[in-house]
Amino acid sequence: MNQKTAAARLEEKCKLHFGCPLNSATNQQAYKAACLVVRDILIEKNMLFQHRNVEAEQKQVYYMSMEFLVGTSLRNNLYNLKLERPFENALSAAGINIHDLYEIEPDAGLGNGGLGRLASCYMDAASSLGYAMTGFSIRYEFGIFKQKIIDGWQMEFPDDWLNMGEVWLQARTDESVEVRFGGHADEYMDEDGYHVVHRDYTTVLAVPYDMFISGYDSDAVNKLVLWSAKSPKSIDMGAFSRGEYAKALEENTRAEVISKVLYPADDHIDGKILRLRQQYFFVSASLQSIIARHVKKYGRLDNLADKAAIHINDTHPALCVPELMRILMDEHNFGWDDAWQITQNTLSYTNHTIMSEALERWNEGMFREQLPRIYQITAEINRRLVQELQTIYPGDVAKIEYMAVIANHEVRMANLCLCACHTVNGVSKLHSDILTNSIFRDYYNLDHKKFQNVTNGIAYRRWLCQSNPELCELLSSLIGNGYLKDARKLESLLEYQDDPSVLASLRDIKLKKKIALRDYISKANGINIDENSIYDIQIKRLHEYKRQLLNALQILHLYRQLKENPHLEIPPRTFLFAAKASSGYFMAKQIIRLIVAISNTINADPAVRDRLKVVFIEDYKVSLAEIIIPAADISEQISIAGKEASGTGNMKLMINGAVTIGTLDGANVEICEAVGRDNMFLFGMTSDEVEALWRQGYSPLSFVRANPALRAVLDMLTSGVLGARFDDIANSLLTNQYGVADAYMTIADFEDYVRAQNLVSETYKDAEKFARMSLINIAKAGIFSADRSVSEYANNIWHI
Ligand code: 26W
Repeated sequence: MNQKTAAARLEEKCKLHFGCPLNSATNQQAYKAACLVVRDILIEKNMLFQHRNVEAEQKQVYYMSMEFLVGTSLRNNLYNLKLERPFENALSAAGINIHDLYEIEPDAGLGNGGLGRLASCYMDAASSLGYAMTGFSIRYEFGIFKQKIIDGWQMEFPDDWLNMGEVWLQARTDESVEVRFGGHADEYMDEDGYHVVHRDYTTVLAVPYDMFISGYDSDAVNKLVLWSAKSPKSIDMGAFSRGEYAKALEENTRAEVISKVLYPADDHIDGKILRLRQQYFFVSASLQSIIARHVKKYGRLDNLADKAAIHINDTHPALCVPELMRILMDEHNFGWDDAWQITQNTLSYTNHTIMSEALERWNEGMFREQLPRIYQITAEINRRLVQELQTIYPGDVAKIEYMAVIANHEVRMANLCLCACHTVNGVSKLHSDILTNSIFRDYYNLDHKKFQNVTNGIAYRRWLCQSNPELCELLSSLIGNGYLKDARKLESLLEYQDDPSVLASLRDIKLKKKIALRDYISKANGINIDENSIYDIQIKRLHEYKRQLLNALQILHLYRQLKENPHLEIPPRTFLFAAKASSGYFMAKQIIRLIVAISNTINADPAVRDRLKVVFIEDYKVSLAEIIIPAADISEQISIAGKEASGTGNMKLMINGAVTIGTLDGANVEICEAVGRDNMFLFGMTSDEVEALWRQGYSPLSFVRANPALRAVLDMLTSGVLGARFDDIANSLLTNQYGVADAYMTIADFEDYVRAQNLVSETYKDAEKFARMSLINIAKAGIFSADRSVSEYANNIWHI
């Protein structure tokens, strides 16, 4: 397609959909027309790709995830299809600026954070590499909430993304499937053997919507299938006639609420019925469609595992286990043992968190009531598991209970995945080690071959090439274009680490991106920041273990130092935060309030003007990350060691030339291996040291007593000097009121963090040295490509 054909297609869409020529279309109309033209191309490519795969009896991967944080699609698809220029020119000829259209597109924010974005990065990589992968999730009517900070407090507003985002979806109403909830599962025997009938259930219709996922310079276009819930009954006319309007719509509402909104929590399970219903809804619909497709093609199911790999992204889709068993046994007459074999050989599971409060567990009674047949199967899985464990560990009641799927009136989804999946993996070397040494140790001892590591990776063509074209232009001029398909080729950049003109160009580009972010912040926050200051950036979900609080305390310390010693020679610094807190997470919201208060106090203080600024940027999301990341000098990755499974923001920042200040946690360990200790700012306890300090008995107060500067900072939390008091935060650090004081050891790591921050300031004074560190980070980021991760999954787990 060239500019001329692009123009003709745009013109045609505009006429057919809006009854006007392109040059008199509104930007909204032009945006929709552009999306529809691109979607047509993707549909066509997808049909060809699917056809080829079917002919070749290609094994398919099905990636099951409650979350896909897609972000925006127009620019991504044009980039992948190499159609940016033709579209830009065709639109421009009609008086339309393509960048204005990009701004109209809302993020498809169908996820909370790392796990959801990872799923999207993997879809992108699979398409780029030509793997046949279908994603399955829910078409949430409202994605992750929009965040506004009002009087320092996070407020949540609905994210009505479909209004402008629905153009990407293609409804396949004809292929709707039924999902059954509630009722009773009755078992009986007759001459043919054992049977089950599910009676008195309520049906919800699952309507599939396809979103097409392109790959870079690739023939492959895959699909993300998003299920929408619909009531099979329209309206209760009887109730309506009696004037009972709410009642007339009751069943409708109950069904359709399932796909209404994404759960905005990634910190704890709250065991809500609706979330369980969401999970079963999308798992059952997806498996029914996978199985129907397989049977249609092969006419049998005993070969399912040879032709399909079904991947469970964290435990949220763990109901795949009993649901696949149900379909095989109840609908296709397999016996238990054969069904179990097929199930095990087909399913694999990735764990993304070791936070025990985020490991999903369901109340047994509720589970049974909502999903009676699924409960029966799960209970039978548990019965057989416990029986087997009793022969292996006779009398070891504690171990068997720990490993059981159902215990203490709870159904535990991680154990369900551990016993049923052929492969289980963590998402960084350290995380995978922690899984096998601690929380999943017993399962590891039972069958260590099951466990693997696949270190996370990112869709770097989005995070580097699309969001930082200026940097890519420089890279291409130096090392050619090979890195666009093979990220490891970035390593050739190392040749230029001592080339002053290259280092100067890198600094120029960084400055340009810093100016762009400065302008965004000035518009969005009304705060003016200095592009010549160090941009020190912490962007991620707000969680105590990620320790935004440690950063905040360190800023207060720096502020005090600058006030006490106005001649202190440090480069000016701008600390930037962006983070959403789970709506019910009180302490996380308090930490946001603290950061905002620090920002207000410091930015208004003439004593530190031009030397120190703090900004909390509202409404963190994929498209905002794309603006922030290229502008970062320093990447804050400061979680307590052992708790961040991997982190992926660390990789996005690194590949854009930011230098990491961080602990040896998650993938930071591998970043450190790649760049060397000299090219990042390491600090803090290792995960072993954290463990040791816990065992020994951790007392934050003893650290505070030994550090008067820290004492002074903590006093600022409660004295009111920040314009408000933060007693809850101070208490969480210092008193034992909830069982532990300072559960994330912020106090213990404070001193070493301050040391590392001082080193950042010192190092930055040598502009060339800092630019060299930045270059080395870019050059060594190639292993963190999602292409590498997805190839590992494909070779070692999915066997495609
Ligand atoms: C309460 C339900 C719940 C529990 C956990 C919702 C979501 C979660 C996720 C597992 C949280 C998450 O996003 N984990 C992140 O996954 C990334 C991709 O592997 C990792 O890079 C992050 O370290 C990890 O926190």
